[in-house]
Amino acid sequence: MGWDNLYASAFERVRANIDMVGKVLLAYNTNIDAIKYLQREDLEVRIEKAGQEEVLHYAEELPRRIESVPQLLGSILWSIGRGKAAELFVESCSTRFYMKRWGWDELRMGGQVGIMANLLGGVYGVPVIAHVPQLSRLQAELFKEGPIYVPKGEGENLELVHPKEFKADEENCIHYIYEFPRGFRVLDFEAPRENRFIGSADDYNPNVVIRPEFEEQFEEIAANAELAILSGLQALTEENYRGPLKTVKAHLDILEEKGIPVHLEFAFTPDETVRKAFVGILGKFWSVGLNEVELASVMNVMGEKAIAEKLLASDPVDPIAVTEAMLKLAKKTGVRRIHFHTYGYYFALTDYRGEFVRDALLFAALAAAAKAKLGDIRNIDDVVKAMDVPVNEKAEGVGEALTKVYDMENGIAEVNGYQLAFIPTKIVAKPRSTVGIGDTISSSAFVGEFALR
Ligand code: 8BR
Ligand code: 8BR
Ligand code: GLC
Repeated sequence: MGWDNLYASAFERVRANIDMVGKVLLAYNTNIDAIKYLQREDLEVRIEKAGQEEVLHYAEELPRRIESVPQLLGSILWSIGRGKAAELFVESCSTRFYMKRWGWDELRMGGQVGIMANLLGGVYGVPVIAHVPQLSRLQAELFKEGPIYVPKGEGENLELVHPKEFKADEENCIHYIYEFPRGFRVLDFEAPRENRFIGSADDYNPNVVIRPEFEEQFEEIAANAELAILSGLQALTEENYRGPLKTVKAHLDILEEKGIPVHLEFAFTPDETVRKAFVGILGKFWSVGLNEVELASVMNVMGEKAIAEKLLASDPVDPIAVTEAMLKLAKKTGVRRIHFHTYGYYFALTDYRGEFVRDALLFAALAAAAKAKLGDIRNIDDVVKAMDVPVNEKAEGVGEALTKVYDMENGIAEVNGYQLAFIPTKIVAKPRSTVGIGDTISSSAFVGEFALR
């Protein structure tokens, strides 16, 4: 069977079964994304005013956090020049004010939890319970209608309400997203691919501030959950990670006791101490989702420098190197499922077997293409609108290598006691925006797998 047929049949089966999935608990990061599509002249004038020399200094090397306007503009150039994503905490109030006055073109739901809540609850109709560190009126308005809940009250009065019914006047946590298309030019910089730089003007999510309800009544909140997805731990540092990590471990223990499979969405974690700590608790998760840069960064803290280098050496990423890296990670930590995604293909390495693992990846790739094409997926039928996006031809060589080395057939192989599932993805040539595609992929694949069981 060709990939197009596999895509079509996977979509139909997930759509028919998605209402079988029970409540999904989502924690911890939800915020407001203020998206600005960069304009060349505007940016050049701003760089000139802020002092080009200083700005260019930060375009060479990212600061650890943003404390001034030249740092902000330099970091944006850093991203443009490399076509790479980066996200930094914005500490200074005057820079936050500068960003606010610079403005935005669009306000969207942000944070892994917010994006997944709207997709799973608002689009797929799968009930979700979300952790929202601060529920301002604006934040509440960005939630779609549907079975999306936040806990409210305490003790016997603990109830689950839609975020719009929460009616608290908490702070706005705003992340300014500076997006640029492939080929975007400014000064001597030219973007090799579309991407974004994120400045987080937010004191809650970057520090993983956990709501008191989730500290004190987690057991009750998680009582009826069937699955869980954790995310938002990426901005922690050596200085502040201990407290949040302790709470996360306590939550994992409770989820484990209840037999709830938990997925970790592993976003890029610049701090090596924190990254090491995550590898240390990975065995408590059923599943982890990451891209090539994140997998390489994990290999680095595991002391596997050679394989880390291989992962970043070619495009598309060498699938044999990825498989070796996933095997090392699975063996070291005991995590049962590793979902790898890169521009062009996905893998799932699992310690269990079945075509449903691959089919969930296909469903996720269709959702990702729909998200790239439309910007927002309004209903599950929007997903099928991506069927006409062609399957990435670069992945052909990847498929051939897998057939040769692992005897892969129809995207499935047996490798060192694990099942390896592979799919070539559909790539939208001119995506509307790049934020949130990774979250769409990981949550669709994880939940899709349980729909198909
Ligand atoms: P290098 O291989 O150039 O070190 O890039 C590593 C990856 O980390 C890149 O994909 C870059 O986008 C990402 N990255 C870096 Br560096 N700092 C980051 C940050 N503070 N937030 C998010 N991603 C970051
Ligand atoms: P990360 O931000 O976690 O890397 O996730 C982004 C993922 O989105 C990539 O791995 C890639 O699979 C997918 N993606 C990107 Br980026 N651009 C896409 C596009 N134009 N069409 C479909 N998928 C895309
Ligand atoms: C990070 C950012 C958030 C963005 C999300 C998209 O969580 O902080 O602003 O919406 O990534 O994946």
